[in-house]
Amino acid sequence: GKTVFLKDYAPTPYRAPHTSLMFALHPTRTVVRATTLYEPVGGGPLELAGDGLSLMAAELDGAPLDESAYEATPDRFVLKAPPAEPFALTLVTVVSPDDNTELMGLYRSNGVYCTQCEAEGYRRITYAYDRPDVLSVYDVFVVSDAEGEQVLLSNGNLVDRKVSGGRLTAHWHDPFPKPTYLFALVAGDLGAVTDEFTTMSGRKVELNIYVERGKEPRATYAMDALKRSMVWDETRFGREYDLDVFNIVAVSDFNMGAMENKGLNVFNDRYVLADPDVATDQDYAGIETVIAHEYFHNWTGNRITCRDWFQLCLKEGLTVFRDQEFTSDERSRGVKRIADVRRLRAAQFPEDASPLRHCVRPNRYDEISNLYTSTVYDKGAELIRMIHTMIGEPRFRAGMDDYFARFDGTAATVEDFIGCFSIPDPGAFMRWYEEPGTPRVKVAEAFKDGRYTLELTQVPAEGASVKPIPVRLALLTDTGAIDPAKATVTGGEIGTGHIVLTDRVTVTVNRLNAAPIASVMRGFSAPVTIERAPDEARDLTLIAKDDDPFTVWDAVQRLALSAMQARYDGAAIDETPLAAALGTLAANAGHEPAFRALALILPTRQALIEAIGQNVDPDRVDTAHQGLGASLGEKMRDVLARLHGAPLPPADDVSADAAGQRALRNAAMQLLASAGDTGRAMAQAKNATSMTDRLAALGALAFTNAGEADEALATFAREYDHEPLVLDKYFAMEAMRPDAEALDRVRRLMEHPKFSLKTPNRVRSLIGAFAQNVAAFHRADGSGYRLVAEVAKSLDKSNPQVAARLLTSFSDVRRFDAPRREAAADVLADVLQTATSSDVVDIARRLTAK
Ligand code: BAL
Ligand code: ZN
Repeated sequence: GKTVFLKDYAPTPYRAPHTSLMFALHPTRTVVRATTLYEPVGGGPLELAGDGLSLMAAELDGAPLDESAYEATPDRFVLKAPPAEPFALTLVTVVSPDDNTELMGLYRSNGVYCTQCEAEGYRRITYAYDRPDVLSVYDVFVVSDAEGEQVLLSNGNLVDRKVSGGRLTAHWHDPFPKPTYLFALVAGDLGAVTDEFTTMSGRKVELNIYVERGKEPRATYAMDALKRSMVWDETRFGREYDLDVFNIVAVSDFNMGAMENKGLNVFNDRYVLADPDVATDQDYAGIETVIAHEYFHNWTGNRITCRDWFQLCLKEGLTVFRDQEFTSDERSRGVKRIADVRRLRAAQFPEDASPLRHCVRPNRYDEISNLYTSTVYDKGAELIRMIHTMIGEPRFRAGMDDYFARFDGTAATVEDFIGCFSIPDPGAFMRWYEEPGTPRVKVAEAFKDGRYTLELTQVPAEGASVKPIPVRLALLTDTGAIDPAKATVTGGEIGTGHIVLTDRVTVTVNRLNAAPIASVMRGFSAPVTIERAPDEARDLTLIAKDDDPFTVWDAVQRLALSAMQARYDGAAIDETPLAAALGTLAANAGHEPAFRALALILPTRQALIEAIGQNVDPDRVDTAHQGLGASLGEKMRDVLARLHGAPLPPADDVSADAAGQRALRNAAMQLLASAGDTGRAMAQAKNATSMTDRLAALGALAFTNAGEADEALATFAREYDHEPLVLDKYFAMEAMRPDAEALDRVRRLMEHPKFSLKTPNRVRSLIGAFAQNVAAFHRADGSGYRLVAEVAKSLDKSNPQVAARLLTSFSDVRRFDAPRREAAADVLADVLQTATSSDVVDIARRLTAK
């Protein structure tokens, strides 16, 4: 791998307006005949990328090319002196899908041929300008001579499908020019659910979801989510689907969650397959989100793509924002916001403070696969959300319309996008894209002689500069919020419902009888850390009186986290006021159950680790976490018992409302189990009628180290031995148990007949989950680090992307004590020395950089 820099971007000297591909499928010898029309722009040699290819033949305008006319290595093809006029270059390559363990390019998953080309997988199929700014119209001919492959799919519309000479050929034409990374092919013996959608202009679109035969009924929820996504994109963004058919295929071996290939989305089957017996409410929500996300890419990603991979957030941050809005409109805005902030704080904030930190729009990379990060996706979405907050929905929509009108059919940049929105100071806003780190906002208040002042000060991350931060604010009094017209604001721009903070803003209100309670950063209006003097009384008031779901939840989190931290420091505080406030909130039928459930979930161990900051003792983290759970469970016993006793919605009702009711009952059960009341969890583990309730019960036993956990989990594993997605949940739960046996248990499970390094979902469920088990992964003797490194080292050869992702868990080690840091450094040095893939080398190098 070579470092790639944003500043070096240059367009290609040839365009590639048309590509014709013919695949003669074979498990180990698939012949790919690629004919690409090239048009000179600048001229000179034509240099194409390959990755491990072997060239069988080369032709120019249909005539064999003399070997002296080109250079071909596994990684490169160069046509030394191309014609000055447009020409057709034909390259024939042979690939082996069955030997493709990297799951990039053309491979087979459970016998199904499928492709993954983003970011640089296409070059493992044929030589090409494998970069997002070269757009081509594709004709694809998929040829199969096996009886098994009846389903033959590629992008666009089906032109023709015929049998001749015992071979089946399907011809697909995609009229929309696209870059190589959006190419896809699927072939296999698959079942399907089929439906139809009529777009707002009256076009009929055929919808198909292909799954393993026999699993068709499990695809109906995904189909429903797809149709709702299609309606929503028309209603909210005026975007209509543009082909005659939209196909989704679920495969079991997949590196990512899913892929937005034009007209042919390929999915990790965990984001398609569901019924209440095997999928939890969380799984349903995940399916809805990912189906929507990939569908929304059709406009933000496919119709308008990225000029280069530095602009990845242009499609990802924007599409995450769009899927977040979809979920907010379909389910609950307040609950969705809290869920997204939790994720941002748990994954992105730590990443942004770690050795792996990078800008939302990076200016260099060594390995593009390692940039599919929470920073690009989740922080990228927050930046779009800030624009939305600052200009409001109508002007945001107008900006999006402008973006679609101006850039449809092109490969665009972040600057192109920002230029479509009437934000106050675009240059200043661009710093959000160009500088890493989480800014801090300090909040200071004073009240004297009826005069209240609130001062907000921005403290940029190390090495970063001041940026525009939209702050949504309310000043609460006994008689409601203070009218903003009564406040004087200095130092910041006043927008509708928010203030834009740069250096410092002061808000002053005179003639008050008492200090108001400031509700700051409502809706989490910017991805910043809020620094505010601890004040239990203020937070208790916010919990009781504020009407912003995020700020209420955040006040609960703040109090719970300081209680946990006090326990960690060996100076437990009186937790009665917190328990009382939480009990009242959880019992308040005026709030949605899903919101009340979120309030009952303790801050994560990760949050405590971040709060402690350095020299963290993982065992004390566990003790503090479990101690607070036990204490709150004990103090709230009556309320929690009532909540857990609430009527259960029918198992086949997977609506957001029903999910919220189950979540509330189960959050109550978890706290009761923490306080030693595991009887309910035992009963629920036996009698549950939904996977949601079954798994919640098992979790309550496993995560409180209840004696009954072993047997309950073993029963569960036996029962679902034939259900891979459920077995993943079992492996994850075993790996996360916070007891001293975790490491040995994981080593034992690595010998389980159903464990395999070949299936990324299984690796993530056992090893990925283990790396989240704080006390086990960060064992003082370094054995947790060694286990993860061992797996990463063996995957370095077979699936580098999954290997590299596992290693990112090491970025937290800097929070722990010197012996642990040294143990991890040794392990990583060894990985760096032995690794061969650019993916693993890149992460290991950044993690070990001084
Ligand atoms: N483009 C990779 C998968 C996704 O973000 O949709
Ligand atoms: Zn995406």
